[in-house]
Amino acid sequence: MYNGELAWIENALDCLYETGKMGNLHWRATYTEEDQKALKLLEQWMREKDLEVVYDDIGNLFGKIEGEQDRIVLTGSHRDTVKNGGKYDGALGIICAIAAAGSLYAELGKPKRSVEVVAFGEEEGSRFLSGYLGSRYFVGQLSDDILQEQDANGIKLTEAIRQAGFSGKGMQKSPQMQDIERFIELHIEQGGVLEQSGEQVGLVTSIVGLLIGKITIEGHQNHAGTTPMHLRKDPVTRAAQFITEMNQWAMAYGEAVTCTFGEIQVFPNKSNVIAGSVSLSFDIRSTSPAVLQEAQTRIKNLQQQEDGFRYTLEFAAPDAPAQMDEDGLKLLEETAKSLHLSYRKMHSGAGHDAEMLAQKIKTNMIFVPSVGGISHSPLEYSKPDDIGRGYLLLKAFLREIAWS
Ligand code: HGY
Ligand code: MN
Ligand code: MN
Repeated sequence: MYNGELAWIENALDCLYETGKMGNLHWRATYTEEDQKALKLLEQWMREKDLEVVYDDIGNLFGKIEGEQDRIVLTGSHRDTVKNGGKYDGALGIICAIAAAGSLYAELGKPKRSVEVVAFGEEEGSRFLSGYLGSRYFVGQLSDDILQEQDANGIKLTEAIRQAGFSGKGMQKSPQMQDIERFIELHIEQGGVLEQSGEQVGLVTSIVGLLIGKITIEGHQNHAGTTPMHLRKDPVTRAAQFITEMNQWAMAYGEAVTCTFGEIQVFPNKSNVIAGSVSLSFDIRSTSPAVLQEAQTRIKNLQQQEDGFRYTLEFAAPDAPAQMDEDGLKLLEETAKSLHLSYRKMHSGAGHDAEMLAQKIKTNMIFVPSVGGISHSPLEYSKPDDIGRGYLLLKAFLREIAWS
């Protein structure tokens, strides 16, 4: 049985990855053609395993198995990817959840508690500024401001939702929070801790908080050759200075903070023109709300400076650090021991849908090792044996909380 399930998982990972191929680039953003192809595949797999397919009003996909009680055990992850991303981030958690729920249903019949496998949309925020949109909506935190956010082509989130055939805000078809027993998400670690330490699975204790957004710096566009250095208002050099300052600030905190400026756009982006403006993304993470607050203050202080530049700031919806459920962690530990799996309790430096859900529901995560600690890259890879061990733990955990 097990080997068949693992082969199914490996094949499903390949098929799902195909849906995100755009020429020689890979990107499955939400409410796109690539997303529609993925949803069709996920629906097909859910139906093949006798899960009832339901969408909520913003296009989160659910595969349901009715239980004897109306309590619900939720499992799954996000279906979208970063631009030029890998095969496992998000996809692995959905595919393993479909495989585990489907095989337990086939083996044991109707569960005590209902089981729902979820494929959340737009966790990465690769198309809209604020990420975790599907899980944010699920916990009732998709604000009107976020719905007005626009993608790079000026399409508002509300429009994108409707263009994809969903109604947008309104009566949620997804289950009400109080009906949910707990959420469990299997995910790749996306770092190198498990690979270096040699433990087979990670049991997540906490998830980092994030401060994400965009800064636009406007200077004076001018001629690269005739404008003396001391007369310039060059936003590129100002941006470089700020990036260096923030990196030094983050380095002083050591492991407790990460600070990334991953997206930089220069306008008009020509070699013989002193730029008119620079827009740069910021992605600052810490488990300490105080540190995130300090970073926010540093960014906001930019607008207090009388330095001849004009600063525009955009902050994505805040994502507070999240604690995983203690009882669920204990059960994962006992289950890992019963399966003779070596495990490590660990913090997640990556954000996850679990971070949103943990605000309202008892939530836990299982990590499987990432080879070379690489993720958000086409080089992302997890070994089938490692996936198999994570899958067995997820399946045993689901059996314990939903079928017994
Ligand atoms: O950025 C993150 O940590 C997550 O993959 N969205
Ligand atoms: Mn990711
Ligand atoms: Mn992810």
